[in-house]
Amino acid sequence: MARERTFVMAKPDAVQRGLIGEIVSRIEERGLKLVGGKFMQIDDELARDHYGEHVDKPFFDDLTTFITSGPVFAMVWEGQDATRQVRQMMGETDPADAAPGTIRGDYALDLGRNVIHGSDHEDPGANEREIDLFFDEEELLDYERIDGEWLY
Ligand code: RTP
Ligand code: MG
Repeated sequence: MARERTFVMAKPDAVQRGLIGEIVSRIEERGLKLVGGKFMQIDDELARDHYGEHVDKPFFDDLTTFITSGPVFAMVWEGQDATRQVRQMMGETDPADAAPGTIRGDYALDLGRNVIHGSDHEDPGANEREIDLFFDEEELLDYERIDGEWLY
């Protein structure tokens, strides 16, 4: 499996509930490498771009209202098969279906407030598109970790 970068976000409910550290920690401990992070407020235009695939869905307005309702912590993580690995750690979209041990399965109850976003691994290029949307190139850092040879 190739090394790649993926976009991840602690959603406004995760920020409000003090779960940023938990989310970062889980991904870090799994073995992925943090290459970018930004505490930020999403505006309506960015929300509509980011969730553009859902523009015709009945839940679109609720989704953009929620994601702009407070600060988020946007991140880029790098590692082997990173997009799919993060999606597995997140669990199913609806927390009612998310397995215990996944981030949503452990921390969320509500479909509209499901704590974390990760790029869709079934949508080719979604990771790069989302990284470009949220980060400038110079905000992503190339560096070696001291334990790099033990990581993926
Ligand atoms: P996300 O993009 O936020 O990481 O979530 P996801 O890939 O697991 O799910 P997606 O299908 O992309 O849906 C985006 C967000 O929209 C809300 N949603 N509501 N009412 C509904 O039927 C419905 N379906 C999806 C969820 O909050 C989901 O995270
Ligand atoms: Mg999605």
